[in-house]
Amino acid sequence: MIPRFDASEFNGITPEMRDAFERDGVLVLDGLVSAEMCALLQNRMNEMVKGFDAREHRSVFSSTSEAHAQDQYFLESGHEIRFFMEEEAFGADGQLTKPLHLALNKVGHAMHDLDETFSQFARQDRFRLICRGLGQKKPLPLQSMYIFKQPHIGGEVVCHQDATYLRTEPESCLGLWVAIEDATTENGCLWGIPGGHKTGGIREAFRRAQDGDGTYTERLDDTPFEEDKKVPLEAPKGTVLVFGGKFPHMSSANRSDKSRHAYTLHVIDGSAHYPADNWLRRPPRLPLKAL
Ligand SMILES: O=C(O)CCC(=O)C(=O)O
Repeated sequence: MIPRFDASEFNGITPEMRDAFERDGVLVLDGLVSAEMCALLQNRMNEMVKGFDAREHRSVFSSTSEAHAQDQYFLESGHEIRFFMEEEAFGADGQLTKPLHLALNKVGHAMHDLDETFSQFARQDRFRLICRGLGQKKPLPLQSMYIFKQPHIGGEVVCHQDATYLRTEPESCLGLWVAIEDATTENGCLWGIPGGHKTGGIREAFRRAQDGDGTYTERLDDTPFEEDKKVPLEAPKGTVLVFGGKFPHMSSANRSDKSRHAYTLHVIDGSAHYPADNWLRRPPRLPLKAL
């Protein structure tokens, strides 16, 4: 059983929280974010979606096909706010079968630096306390995503480790995954493998090609993920799940009629080396800013 901590009065990582994180690879902090804040983020995202012209960009995000990874729109998204569609949102004629707000898979990856509401949320003291309390010397938010997990068509996210996509030497990535709506086994909550961060190494490295124009995935370790040991990480609205970069996690497709909105912030340690072949490259005009 993964322990849950009441974090409504959170003011720092306790020894019990740290022990749980080190043992399981994930920390469950209930009530860390207020319902009002979840509503504020959801409203702000609604406004951003209304301002997006879906006729201009048709980038699909899928963790199973990864066609997006060769696409300029995706490659530049580390320093922009970009909109990615659900694979199943299109009909045979290539047209959207749903209104845009029910067709998006996610928005990413620099809202925490480019949008006032998301920036204020991401740069809160509690997140800094979490990152420092779990060992980061200089927490540096690298990417953030608003994930919709739409009713009926919300796509599966296959088992992965965040350190595949956000690589530092030594490994230092922390994922802060915030439930903006209740996440249950019915609407595609996250699942994770407790202790899976200690079994095998980082399985794959997702790298930017040398010419900068594409990406490729390199296999590093063939140890299979022990998916038979996965457990659901159900998260009521306001819960924050904190993952280490090696923690194997996934989510299944959402076939229910309820959405499952989440906001996720990935933070690296600025004292670690950030290799130049990471997919996410910031131009000098938008350097990463400490938390
Ligand atoms: O929200 C999901 O379904 C997947 C999110 C995820 O894997 C991540 O934030 O690393």
